[in-house]
Amino acid sequence: LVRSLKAGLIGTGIQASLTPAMHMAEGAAQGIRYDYELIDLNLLGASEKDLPRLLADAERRGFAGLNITHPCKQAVIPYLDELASEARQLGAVNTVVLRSGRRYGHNTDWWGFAEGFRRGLPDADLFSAVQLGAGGAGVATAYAALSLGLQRLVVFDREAGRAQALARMLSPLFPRAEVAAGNDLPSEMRNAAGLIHATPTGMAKYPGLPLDAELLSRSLWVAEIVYFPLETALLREARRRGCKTLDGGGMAVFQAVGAFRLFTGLEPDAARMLGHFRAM
Ligand code: SKM
Repeated sequence: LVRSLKAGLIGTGIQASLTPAMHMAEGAAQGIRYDYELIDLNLLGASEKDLPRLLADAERRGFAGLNITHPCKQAVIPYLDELASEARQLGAVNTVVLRSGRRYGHNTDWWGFAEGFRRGLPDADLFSAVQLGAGGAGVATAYAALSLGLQRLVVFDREAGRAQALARMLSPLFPRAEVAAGNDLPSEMRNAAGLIHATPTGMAKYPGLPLDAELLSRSLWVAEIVYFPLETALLREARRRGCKTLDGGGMAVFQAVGAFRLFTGLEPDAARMLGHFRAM
């Protein structure tokens, strides 16, 4: 008996996404006929306002679930029936399970970063870290780092208000940690054990380094979220200076590992999914 399953990704700028291939390859390896399609708002001439129709279409077509990416992770929430507690706390959903006419919102982004971090930087000192970027991805990485036990997180963003908002949102969720918006990056970098990079700098469209290379001291661990390219200028520079590093592949793969589990009810083979991702 070959099970068959449909899922998809709703968002903009998703044509180069590796998520469909990761899900379908893992499905095939588990003997499922798995069809994962891109529901690209740009190509459809659609926007967040079309979410009710897109969700209903997916249900009518028997989809097991949907991944949700930019710019819909917050906008989708009003159309869901239930939210997992982490998705509620983060105020962002990247995975919607469709079952028996009900819609369940989850967030596998933060777990994806946490799982990649646990595996890739197992001995990282979690005394303190600086995070660059307080956008959608930054909310997930900060939540993940604090969930892993980070004691002090100082967040920077080009829009200072976003860093402050993130600190205000996370402080009450992690009362034993200190979460703050920073204003003196050189001084915070001198006191930090690690750096989490959660801005788009380093992608082909936004080349370069997100901070002055001189701020990368060799004792620092550096965790990157950009995965295209996998080796960003930041990681190259950090490695050259002797830092321990984590590339963005872990978060990209483990968000899919989490979503695969939710959509199929099957346990994905994370090592196989990682291997497939690295081979693409
Ligand atoms: O949260 C993920 C989403 O599930 C898939 C994705 C992608 O394939 O571009 C990006 C992230 O937002």
